[in-house]
Amino acid sequence: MLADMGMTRMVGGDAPMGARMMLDAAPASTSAGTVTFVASNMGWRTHELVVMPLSDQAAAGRRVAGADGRVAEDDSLGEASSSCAAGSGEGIDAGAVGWVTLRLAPGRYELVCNLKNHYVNGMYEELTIR
Ligand SMILES: [Cu+2]
Repeated sequence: MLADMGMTRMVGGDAPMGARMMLDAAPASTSAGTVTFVASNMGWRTHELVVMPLSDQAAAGRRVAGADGRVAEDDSLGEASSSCAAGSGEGIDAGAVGWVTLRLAPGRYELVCNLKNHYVNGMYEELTIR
């Protein structure tokens, strides 16, 4: 689930630092193999879901965003960022879902929304693949 918290509806544009947002994965763990992510945007901003590996030493939420307000996506395994469609696109519109199916090995992963400032505003979640 991708969401914005608070009742204040901003007028377009990029999210400011400090805006409250969330990315919640349910369940927080699942079995290795073919995994389908269905990202439901319950918020009012556009969001996305990017799947990245998390190394043994790393903790979710510790990636450092660049000047553009985004974290590096070089190790992205795939993403759901298209409204009512699979795979990557221009983002998932408010009220819409996007999805992506990946083959994942056992390990730890970090789910991220990497639109400007969304990661630093809390849009990350750890996912364990058993
Ligand atoms: Cu977002």
